Amino acid sequence: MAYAAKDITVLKGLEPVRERPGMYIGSTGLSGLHHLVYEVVDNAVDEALAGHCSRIEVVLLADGACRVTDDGRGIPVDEHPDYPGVSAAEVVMTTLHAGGKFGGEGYKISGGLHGVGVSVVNALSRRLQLEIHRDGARWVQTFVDGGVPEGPLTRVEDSARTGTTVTFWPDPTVFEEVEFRALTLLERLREMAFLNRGLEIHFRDERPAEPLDQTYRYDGGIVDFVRHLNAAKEPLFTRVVSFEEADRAGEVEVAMQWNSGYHEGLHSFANNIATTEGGMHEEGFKKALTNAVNKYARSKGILKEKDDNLLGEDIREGLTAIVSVKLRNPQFEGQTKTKLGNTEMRSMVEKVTNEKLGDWFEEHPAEAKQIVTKASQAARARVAARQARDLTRRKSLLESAAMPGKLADCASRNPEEAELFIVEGDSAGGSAKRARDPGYQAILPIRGKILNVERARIDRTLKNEEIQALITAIGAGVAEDFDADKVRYHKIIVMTDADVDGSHIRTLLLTFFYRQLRDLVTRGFVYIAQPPLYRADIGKERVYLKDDAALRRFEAEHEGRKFDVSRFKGLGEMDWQELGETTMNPATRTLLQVSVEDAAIADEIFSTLMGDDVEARRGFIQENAKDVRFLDI
Ligand code: 0RA
Repeated sequence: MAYAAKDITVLKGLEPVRERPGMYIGSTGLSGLHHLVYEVVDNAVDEALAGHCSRIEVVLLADGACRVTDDGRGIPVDEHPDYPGVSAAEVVMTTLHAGGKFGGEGYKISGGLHGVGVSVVNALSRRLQLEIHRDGARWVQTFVDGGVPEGPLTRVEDSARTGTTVTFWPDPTVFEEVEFRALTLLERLREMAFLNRGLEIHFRDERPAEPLDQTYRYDGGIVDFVRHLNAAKEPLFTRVVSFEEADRAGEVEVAMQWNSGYHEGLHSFANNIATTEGGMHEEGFKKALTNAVNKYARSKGILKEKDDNLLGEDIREGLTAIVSVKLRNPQFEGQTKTKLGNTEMRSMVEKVTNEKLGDWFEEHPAEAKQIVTKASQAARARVAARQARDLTRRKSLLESAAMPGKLADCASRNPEEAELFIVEGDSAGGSAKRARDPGYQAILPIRGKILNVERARIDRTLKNEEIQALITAIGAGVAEDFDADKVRYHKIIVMTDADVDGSHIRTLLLTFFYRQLRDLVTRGFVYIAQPPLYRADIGKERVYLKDDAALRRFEAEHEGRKFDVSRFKGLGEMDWQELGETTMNPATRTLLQVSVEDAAIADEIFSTLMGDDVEARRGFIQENAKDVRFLDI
């Protein structure tokens, strides 16, 4: 009866939890159920972190309860200052967020997903028994129906030890199911043991179906964690890199070891909670790791000046690492509230990693070298993989857009570096294919004769097979649909013979570009190759001469000496090495970029030569027959 009035207060205090359990424990499914256990364990771990607890025992009882025992200080049993006649322990068990009021500012370090406190467990249990050893005695109190005390906290007998035992029976009207899964709990308890060096966590399942007894204790802490994660793998070297630092902002611990695999296994934690969405501590770690490895590699000359920096992903390939921070007021953000938002942790982790890892590399040069070597291999593999991917992409592009069969495409899909040579004639096409760099030079052989024979009008050119192949290869549409941003090569190089047929086809191509793909010209994507007209052999020396003027200059300069001059009648007369060296290789060739004016002139010439106005054509030919300028734009 003495409890009647207070019952109301208590129920009010925990009412929100009963109303919306999901808000406090995530869900009312299995995960929420297990969360109850973690919540009590977290409180015990906090005692351990404060240096007052070394052993935690979790027992699943045969009647469906879970019992968590610790050897911490015990929940305070004296009267609570704000609640006359009520023990502090009862307030802790029946009020939301009561934990912080006791052990001073930010008492709670370890914390479940929502950092809620043990009163939530009480609120969601049909029965909870509290036993406290403190102040020289053993104290007990029982709560029923979601936190209603059956009576006050009672002193039972003398006791010399300290600690807390919470036994709770989850409320079946709250949870979808109330049967704990031993393996799920074990997994988390082991993680807790790894993350809290030296802490002993004992687990026992007393339910008849699955008797189990397991003790976790890792004196190596997260170093043992890393060894455990790498146990089935092949470590690059036996040492585990580890360092830690503590200051006012909090505590940082890092442990890592590389294995011969390719998986990146970076696990970060904040206050013992897995931060699967990462956050500031992870950012700081990654940045410093990348920096420290590159810095070391450069200082030792393993990375040369010309070499690119190793990327973070290269360095983290095959890395198993634990980054664990503990801090006063963790800000959990993100979709699942598993992303640490505290910016001070970024700088703290970055600073300590830069310093300590740098030192570690200096002290362990053999291992450091292995790390850099592995990362360099990863970088090379990354580039190769990308090229392979690009090739297949290019291939599927070829298939989907049905690239012309005659096109010998290049591997690169970067238009800025890709070049397309439009080559007249099949034999020249063959030499060009041999001479090219298939990485970025594509060859499209076309037969000019067809065009000549057809005397095609420009609108009819679109029906021409060669022109269609060209449009497809360029890949940016035609006429109104033409989109210069889609052009697959930013150098489209017309490579034709230096004869009449050659200039006809060049004229036609330039006219076609000018009329149907004008932006190709205005953007400066069209070029004319400059194959030499002559070859001069003088002694052991061989000189290629662009045109008649170059030949005259050469003859003047070598007057009185004996030399052989031969004229190339067409591209096909050069062997492929000659073609490559003189006309295709960027280091030795000269290209003529086609301006809009050039193209307009070509258009004019074309119109006159191919147009319907027979009189004009005759006049034009008579006038310009000897004027090579027009044929040789
Ligand atoms: C409030 C204040 C103090 C400890 C605890 C609660 C506490 C809670 C639980 C829950 C399970 N085991 C626990 N152990 C301790 C601080 C006590 C002090 O300052 O002496």
